[in-house]
Amino acid sequence: MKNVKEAYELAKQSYAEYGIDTDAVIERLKNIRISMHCWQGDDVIGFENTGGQLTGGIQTTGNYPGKATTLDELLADIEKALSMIPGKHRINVHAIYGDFKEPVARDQIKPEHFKKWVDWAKKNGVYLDFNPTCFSHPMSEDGLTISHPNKEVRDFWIRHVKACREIAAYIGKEQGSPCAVNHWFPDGMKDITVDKYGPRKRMADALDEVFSVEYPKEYIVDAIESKVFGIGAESYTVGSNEFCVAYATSRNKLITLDAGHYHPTEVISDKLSAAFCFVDEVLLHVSRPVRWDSDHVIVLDDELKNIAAELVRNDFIGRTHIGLDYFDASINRIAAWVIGMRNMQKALLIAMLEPTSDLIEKEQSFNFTERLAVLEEIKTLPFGAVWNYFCEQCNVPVGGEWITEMRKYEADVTSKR
Ligand code: RNT
Ligand code: ZN
Repeated sequence: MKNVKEAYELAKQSYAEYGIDTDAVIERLKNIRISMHCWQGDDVIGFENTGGQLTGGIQTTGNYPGKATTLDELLADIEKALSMIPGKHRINVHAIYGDFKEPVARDQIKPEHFKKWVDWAKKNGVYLDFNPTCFSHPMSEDGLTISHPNKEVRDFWIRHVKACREIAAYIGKEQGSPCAVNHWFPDGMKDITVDKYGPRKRMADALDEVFSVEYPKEYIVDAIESKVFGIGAESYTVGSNEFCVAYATSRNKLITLDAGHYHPTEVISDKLSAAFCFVDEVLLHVSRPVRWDSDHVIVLDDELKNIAAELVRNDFIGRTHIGLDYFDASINRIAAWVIGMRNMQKALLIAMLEPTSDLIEKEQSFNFTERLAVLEEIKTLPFGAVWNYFCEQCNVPVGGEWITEMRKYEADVTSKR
């Protein structure tokens, strides 16, 4: 793209009028790692090679050709995506994405199954995060996992989650950055549920059992993700918001906020400042619910900008594990990653270009007229020029240039699968 620097110099002056140093903002943005979810690359299928279908109340729709079917393909696709995203990042791995030479039971997975990921991550300068996979499995068919009334089923999943934490501790130790483990359980019921206390009590006990194994916090941090409902579990969710928030705060764990896991008028941007009064760190699953937990690719909409604004205004960035969680199988999957990651970064950039202290001053003197006036004026400042310059500085495609690259990779690689 032409005139990137010239446009940037003009933009720099516009922001300077509001007291914003765009050079400093760019340096800050370069250092924010976002955890990119590996499961967008193959529609949450993984490499157990059991022909498994996605279950657990989550769904992918679409049949866009070229999805990754082996770990090598997935790693190549992730590398391609990362080459079009500015900055250095993290990759969020699910337990079903191991380097399995032969079928391995979920409760038998080991660090060695993730050595290839660790070696790859080191080579590419990225860090890894991890997730137990408590869905898409015969033992989860009743819709209950670690809260199941049958002890054998419960114990199977407890062993799986323990195995996952051992793997995460190995990853964290190897990479020198804590591996964030997100705990999400699909447990719930389709219809009117009579005993709502029993499963919750069993889930709390199972989690206590899981966390009785302690690891240094330099290796792993654990987060608990709640949900309001899932497909096939419309009436009752064991890991509800109250359950997970109470569990996490009482056990010194992180809270995971997924943008698609609340009632439709609730937004996670408004939950951050509440959560941070009581927990040290938060994990985000930035997603886009369209009418339900549909996991659409995130776009640069008001809620994404509000999430970023809350993180930046309150200086929560250092205490937040920003992760993405969506899975669209109807479009090019590499594009889905790139669009979402770049949007998350754009939202952070917009937030960092805000004259926050000036706005707070107006707010605290009850000057609501000027607070609103400035908030509206800054919306049309040339943030795009700063974004383009940032991309250029990071040696990644500027503007829509990445689309051509993505299409070339599609023609050369993914369309031939
Ligand atoms: C499901 C949760 C969960 C999953 C991933 C794949 O509703 O959001 O985080 O999307 O674990
Ligand atoms: Zn999620």
